[in-house]
Amino acid sequence: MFGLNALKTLIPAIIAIISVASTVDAHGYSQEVILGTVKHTGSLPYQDPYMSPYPDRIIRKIPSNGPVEDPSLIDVQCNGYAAAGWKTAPSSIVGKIKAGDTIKFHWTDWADSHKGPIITYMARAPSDITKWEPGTAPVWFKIDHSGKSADGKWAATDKLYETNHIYTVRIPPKLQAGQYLIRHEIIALHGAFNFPGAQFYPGCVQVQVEGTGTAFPSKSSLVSFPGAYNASTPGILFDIYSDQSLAYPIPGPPVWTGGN
Ligand SMILES: *[C@@H]1O[C@H](CO)[C@@H](O)[C@H](O)[C@H]1NC(C)=O
Ligand SMILES: [Cu+2]
Repeated sequence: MFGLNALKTLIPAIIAIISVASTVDAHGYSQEVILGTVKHTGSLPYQDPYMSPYPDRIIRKIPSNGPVEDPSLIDVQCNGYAAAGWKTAPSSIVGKIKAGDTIKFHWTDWADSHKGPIITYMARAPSDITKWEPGTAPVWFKIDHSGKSADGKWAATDKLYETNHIYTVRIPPKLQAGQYLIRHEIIALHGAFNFPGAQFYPGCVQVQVEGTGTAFPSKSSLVSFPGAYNASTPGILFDIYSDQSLAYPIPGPPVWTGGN
């Protein structure tokens, strides 16, 4: 049988297998988005495809509650399942929000095994957002992120439970007006002790930001999806089981503060 050391090295894998097996139905997505005080239904992968016509949402459509597991695929941008030929697409409606107002993402139930960060990016559409797909162009900047607090609480589980699955982000108050995609994601780390192993749960909201601000990040600081995350990005390969006191480096660029 196994020696004790061999068994020890297997523990993370065993825990991950158990977590995956017990939470098959407990992945998730943003089921609702609240712009200021206005509620918008999210992309509902288990209802929308059965409606005729397919409903317009301000969130681009997603294939399921499952994760994107390869950050080099276009799927990591706004969700999708390219391996099965399923692509997301621009939607025909756009939400309105004032710079400085909050956007709230209301997640479905989220498994405690799926610990990880919650991260939000924006990208300014150069033309009509209802037709725009960024591809691999570097257009994204980070407006918010939350990982593991000093007392060991994870954003995607402990913190999200405290707010009834609602995560709140503020649109930078001085951000210049225009049409933007807001890319909001949870990264689940239960399998992230290997690469690939981290699971990405992204979604993209189409908004018109209103305001009189003029701030915008420098061109050289913008990142791409796919592109921003790979095996050597801190926080993508990370063992959440080995040392609970270890600080967690949130992946991606620093939060852009110039619009505050
Ligand atoms: C991996 O991502 C990092 C940013 O996290 C980037 O600096 C690096 O160039 C990327 N490596 C490859 C091989 O793309
Ligand atoms: Cu899951």
